[in-house]
Amino acid sequence: MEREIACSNKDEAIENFQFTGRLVSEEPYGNGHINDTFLLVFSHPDMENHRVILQRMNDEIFKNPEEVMANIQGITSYLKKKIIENGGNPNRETLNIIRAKDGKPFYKDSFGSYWRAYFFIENTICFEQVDTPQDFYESALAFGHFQMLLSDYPAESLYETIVGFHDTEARYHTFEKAVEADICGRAADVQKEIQFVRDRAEETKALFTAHEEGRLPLRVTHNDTKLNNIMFDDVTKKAICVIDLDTVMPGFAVNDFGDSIRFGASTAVEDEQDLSKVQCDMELYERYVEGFLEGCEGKLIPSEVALLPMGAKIMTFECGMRFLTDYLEGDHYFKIHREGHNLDRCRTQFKLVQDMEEKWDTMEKIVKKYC
Ligand code: ADP
Ligand code: GN1
Ligand code: MG
Repeated sequence: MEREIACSNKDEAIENFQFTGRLVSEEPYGNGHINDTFLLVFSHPDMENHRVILQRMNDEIFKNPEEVMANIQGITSYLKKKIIENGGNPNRETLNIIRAKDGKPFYKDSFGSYWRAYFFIENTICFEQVDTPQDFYESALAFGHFQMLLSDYPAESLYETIVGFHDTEARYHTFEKAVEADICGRAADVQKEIQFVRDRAEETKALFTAHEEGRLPLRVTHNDTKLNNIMFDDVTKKAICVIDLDTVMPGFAVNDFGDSIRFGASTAVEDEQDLSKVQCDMELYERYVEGFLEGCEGKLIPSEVALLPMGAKIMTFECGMRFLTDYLEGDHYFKIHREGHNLDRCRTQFKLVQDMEEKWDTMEKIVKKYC
């Protein structure tokens, strides 16, 4: 089920980065849904074996990989300066790009595929599911802090790497087109899920309306704040580095909050097939509210804080709708590893949305407690 990567040349890419030493192993790595990630190990007579992350960028999704890398270069250099000013370790607390031999932050192979490389962040772990509430709190602090570090970043210098990435209403229209086209003949079997989306069509406008009314400012945000986009120190268990910077763009803070909740506050993994296991855990939610607001250091405005529950619900709904759209369109966007994988993912998200609707008062009360 893995998307073919035949139209690219990994060996050519490896040859063309400024790597040191002899390549001793390479293997596919991680659980990202978008890029093709590899772990490479190099040996060198004068140093210990060292590891790097090599990624083939997904240029069907990121139409302009050079702009993505220009953003990442700008952001990581800026973060490095801030981390040093704050007495941190810039080698561990931000991604560090390894340049290609021609000095560029990417390599374009002879098939036209784009590759990039980062130093592997050693002595870290990455979670697919929350282990303890404390870990989740740590991730909240880090994502909040990440946003605050970038609060003075020149937003106008950032390219919009995916147009309308979290424009939920536009995504709803795309969804309706997919239902109408029904190119795989799958719509008849997912009527319940289609209706679930349609019943909430009006809500897809909620955040943009709040923005137009001045209640929700645009900020530089990460836009893909799931738990496996953050690295934890394996000894201290502190969340030390925010990764996967492809979608750092102007956006809404409540979406960064919300995406973390939909993934990390769930009692099950994103593709769980037994929906009885899927709920939005209010203890985890509360820890995240606490950590995120603390990490944001009081910079969010009150009307924005009040929209945190809505961010959680909309991001979960949007993500479920995106999985369903991809299922209807033949699974061309998110990597799948089994038949119906995107439908399973969609169902967990909708189960979470429903659960949030039932727990709405509690979700709002928790937010008020930390204002
Ligand atoms: P995707 O966009 O496909 O999600 P990511 O950039 O998030 O790709 O990378 C996929 C996974 O690879 C991450 O979840 C993480 O486990 C691992 N990873 C990525 N970059 C690094 C790095 N610099 N050091 C250690 N692990 C990394
Ligand atoms: C993708 O890249 P990754 O796997 O961290 C997706 C997110 C979705 C997420 C769902 C660029 O994130 O928007 O919320 O899958 N990233 C992109 O798990 O579309
Ligand atoms: Mg990722």
